[in-house]
Amino acid sequence: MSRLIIVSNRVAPISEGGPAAGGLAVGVYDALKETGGVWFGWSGEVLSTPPDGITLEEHGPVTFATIGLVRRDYDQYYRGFSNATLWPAFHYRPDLIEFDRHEYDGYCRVNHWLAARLAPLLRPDDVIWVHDYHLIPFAQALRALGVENRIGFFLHIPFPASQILLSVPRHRELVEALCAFDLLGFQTEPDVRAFCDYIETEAGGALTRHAKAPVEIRAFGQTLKAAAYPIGVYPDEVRALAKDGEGGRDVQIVKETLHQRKLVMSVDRLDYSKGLVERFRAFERLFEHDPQQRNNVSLLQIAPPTRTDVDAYRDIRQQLEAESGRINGRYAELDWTPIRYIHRQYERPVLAALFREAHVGLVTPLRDGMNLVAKEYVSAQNPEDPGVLVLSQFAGAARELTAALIVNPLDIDGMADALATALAMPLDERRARHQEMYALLRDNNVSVWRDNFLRDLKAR
Ligand code: GDG
Repeated sequence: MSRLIIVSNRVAPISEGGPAAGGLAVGVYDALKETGGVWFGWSGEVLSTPPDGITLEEHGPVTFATIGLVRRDYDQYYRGFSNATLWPAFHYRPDLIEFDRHEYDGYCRVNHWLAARLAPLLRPDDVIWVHDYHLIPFAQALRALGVENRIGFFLHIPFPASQILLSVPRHRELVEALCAFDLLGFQTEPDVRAFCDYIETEAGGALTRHAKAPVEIRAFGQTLKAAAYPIGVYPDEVRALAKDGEGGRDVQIVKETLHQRKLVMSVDRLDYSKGLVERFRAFERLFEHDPQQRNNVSLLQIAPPTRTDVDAYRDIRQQLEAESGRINGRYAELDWTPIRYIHRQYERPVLAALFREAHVGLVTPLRDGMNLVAKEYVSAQNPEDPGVLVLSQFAGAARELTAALIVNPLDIDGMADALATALAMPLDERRARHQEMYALLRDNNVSVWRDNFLRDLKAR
C-alpha cells in the first residue's frame, strides 16, 4: 500500500490518543495511521534565525515533520499573500485585497523552500495530498525538483468567480500552478464550475465532463482532474461529546444565567467572511419587529481571535465591539443582556454541549467554503428535542443542509424573520428537519470525504 503524505500550512498538534483538534484532523490522521506516512507543515514558530532543519516526531507509523519560518517568510507567505491577498479575494472581498509583489514572491519562495525540505522524505510510490490556499504552488515546486508522485490538492475555501479572481494580480500564474496537481478537490459544485470557467474563458484550456466522475482538464500543457468533495464531520462523535458535556460547569452557568430564556448560539473565528456584524443587526431587528422577544432570548457569540496582525481583522473586531455595545446599550435590562459576545476560545466539549443547549444555531457567513460549525451544531442536538439551524445560502454547507432555514446574510429583515420562525418552530417540524440533516451528515462524514478524494487521486 502506498504511504500517504499530508501537506498543510499547520500540522495538527498531537497528544497521546491523536489530534486534539476537530474531526478533520482526526479523519486525516486515521488515514495516515492506516497506510503509514508523513504529515508535513509549518510548526507555527516564527524564528529570528533560519531553522537548522525539519523536526521529526514519530507516532507509530506516522511521522510529523514540522519546520519554523523566519519573520520575513511568515510576513510574506502567511500574513501577506495568503491572508491579506488570497483570503479576501477567494471570499469575494476584492475591496479588502492588499497586494505587494514582494509578498507574492515570498509566497512562491516559501512554497519552493518547503517543497525542497519535504522532497528527501518522499518514496517513489507515496501519494501526496496538499491542503489549502497557502500551498497553491506546492506541486509545481515538487515537480521542479523531479518528484513524479501523484499529488492532489484540496481547497478548503471557496474558489471565486473568474471576474473576482481577475482582481488578484498574477492570477494566471496561480491557476497555472494549480494545474500542476493531478487532482483538484473543491468543497462544492459551484467552486468546480468557477474553476472550470476560468480554465475555458481565461486560460484557453479544454474540459471533458463525465457523469459522476471528476471533470478532465487540459490547460497549460497539463492534464488533471477536478471535482467537489464536500467536507464533513463525525456526527456521532460530536453528539456523544455534546451529551457528555451536558452536566459540565460552563453549560450549567449558561443555563442558570439564562433563567428559562431561549438561547441562540454562534461560533466563528473572528473573520470578516463570517458575517458577524450583519448577524448582530439581525438579532437587533428581531427586537424591533417583535417587542415580545425582548428579555426572552439571548445570543451567545463565541469568536476566538485569528490573524490579529492583518489590518482587516483589527477593523472587524472594532466594528463588532461597537455593534454589540450599541445593541446591548439599546436593549439590555437590569437582569438581561441581549448579546453575550466572547472574544476567546473554548474547549471542543464545551462548545458541543452549548450547541446542544441552544434553541437556534445561527450560522450566517457572507462566504464560506463549507462551514463545519453548521454541521457540528446539527450533530450536537438532542434528536428528541432538537434546535433549529439558521444557515446562510453562501456557506458551502447550505447545499447539503437544505432542511435548515436558509437565509441571505445581507437581508437583515429576512434573517430576523428566520430567527423568529426558528424560535417558534413546533417540535415535530424541528425533529423532521433535524432527522433529515443528521442522516445526511452520517452518510457524508469525514471518512467519506477523505476516501472519495484519495480514491480519485489514486485512479489513473
Ligand atoms: C476553513 C473554511 C471549511 C471554532 N471556535 C472554536 C473552535 N472552532 C472550531 C469549530 C470548527 C472549526 O473550528 C471551524 O471550522 P469552519 O468550517 O466553521 O471555518 P474555518 O475555520 O474558516 O475553516 C471552511 C473548513 O476550513 C474545513 O474545510 O469548512 O469553510 O473557511 O470545527 O468547531 N474549536 C475550539 N474552540 C473554539 O473556540 N476547540
